[in-house]
Formats: sequence, structure tokens, C-alpha cells
Amino acid sequence: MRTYGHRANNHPNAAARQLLETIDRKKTNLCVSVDVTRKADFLAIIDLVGPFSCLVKTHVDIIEDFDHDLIEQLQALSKKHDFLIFEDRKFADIGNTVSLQYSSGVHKIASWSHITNAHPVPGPSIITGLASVGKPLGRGLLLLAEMSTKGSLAVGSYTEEAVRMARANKDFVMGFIAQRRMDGVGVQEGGNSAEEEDFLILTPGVGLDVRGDGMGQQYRTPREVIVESGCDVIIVGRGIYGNPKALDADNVRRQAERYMKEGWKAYLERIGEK
Ligand code: 5BU
Repeated sequence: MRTYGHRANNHPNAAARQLLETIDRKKTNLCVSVDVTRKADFLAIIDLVGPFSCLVKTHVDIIEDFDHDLIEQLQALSKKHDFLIFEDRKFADIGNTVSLQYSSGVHKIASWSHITNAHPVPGPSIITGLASVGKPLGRGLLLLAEMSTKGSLAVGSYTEEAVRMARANKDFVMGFIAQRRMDGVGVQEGGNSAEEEDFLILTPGVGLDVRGDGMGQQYRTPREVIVESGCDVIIVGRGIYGNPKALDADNVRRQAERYMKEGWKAYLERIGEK
């Protein structure tokens, strides 16, 4: 299993390269998902977890007092703590519509988010639409090949088709949101193996203390995700910041460090350097 550093040196996608370099430089494969509705809480959490993260995942459409200053501050924190930004927008419409949703509106996602994601459900035209905006800016796209929720429909041939769509668009698609490595998935008999591809696997549904949230979310440990399933980045939200109505700064910092250490320990085990 190759190291993050080695993969960074060889990756054809600019955003993937940036992420792998950040992981290697900071020795963290932790992405913190900051799902809170107040700008002040959002920025405070990111300032606390930034030193421990390679990537910060956002849902900017849930923030009640969103404004342009929030983006400026987010970008300043990204520079201060050396992490990339991933807006978890989950685009799912026709090419023309997603290109507008990505570039325009209140949020102007493409102008500040290094990475975003899309459901493969509309077919390859969703990638064409997003790439028309994101590629000139050096952005990267993740396809949702699987989901962490109980009863997810993104399984079997749907997942296989998602991987084939990515293979046909490697210049913009840098990897997947998935629960396991996708090497060889969807490769037809007699077809080329997946040797030349290096899709990054970013995995939500990670928690050390509970197995679910009562609303369909299912949690696995960093070790299960990184060692057993071969994923690259653990995405952790509530396991780190807890209840947003009762934020405890010391605990947020402690939990971020805890997940960072668990994620890195699992990676070292995977590459055989335990
Ligand atoms: P949590 O607090 O660690 O459960 O948050 C998980 C985050 O990852 C949350 O922002 C979800 O929207 C996101 N997510 C997920 O949980 N599962 C998935 O399959 C996908 C995204 Br795709």
C-alpha cells in the first residue's frame, strides 16, 4: 500500500495532489465536518480543529447568518491552519443547472471550495456541467459511490456505474465518497485492471463512541475504515464537536486530536509501519 506522500507525487488531479500533500505534511487524514447553523460557532469550531485537520467539510446552506465575510474568514483559517475546504453540496441535477448552482447564487461555491461532490444519479452530464466551472479553477470532484446510511440505494450496479463514470473523467473526478476502496469495482471481465488509477476515498460515518445516531447514520471506527476498508480520509462531525448548543472548546480540541491520532495510527498499520 503506497504512502500518501508517494501518491501525492504521482497524482494527475491538482486538488487530489494538494490534499495528499497536506495529509503528508501535517500527518493527519482527518476531515472535520462542521454542521452547525451559526456563523460564530462555525468559525470557532474550525479554528479549534484546524491544526488537526487536512480538510474541513462544510454545508454552508445550513448557516442562518451566512455572508461573504464568513467565506473570507474561512479562507483565512484555511491558510492559518493549512487545510483544504470541501463543500459537501451533493449536486444532483442536469449539467446546466449544477454549473449555475456551483458558480453562482448566494454561495458561489466554486470560488472558495477546493473540493465538492455530486450524486452520479443524472449520469455523466453532471460531471460535464460541474467540470465546466471547476476544472479551470483547479478544483476536484468526488462522486458519491456509496453512503453511510442504513438502507442506502447506492449499492451494487449503481456503485459500479459511478466508478465507471469517474474513470471516464479522471481529469476532474479525484475520488469518491464511499465506505471502502473502489479499486477494481466495475471493471469488466477482460478489461483493464485499476492499476493506473488512484481515486481518493473519503469516508463519512466515523465515530469512536457510538454506532449510530437514531436517524439512519451508521458509525465505524477509524481502524475499520482505514485498515479494514482501505479508505483514505475519515470524515468526523458530531463525534468531535458534540452538541452545538453546548460547545466545549477544550473538548472539541481534545476530540479532534483523538480522531487525528486514531486515523494516523490506522494508516501506519495499513502501510505496515505500526
Ligand atoms: P456526523 O456528525 O459525523 O454523523 O456527520 C457526518 C457528515 O457527513 C454530515 O455532514 C453528513 O451530511 C455527511 N455524510 C454522511 O454522513 N454520510 C454520507 O454517506 C455522506 C455524507 Br455522502
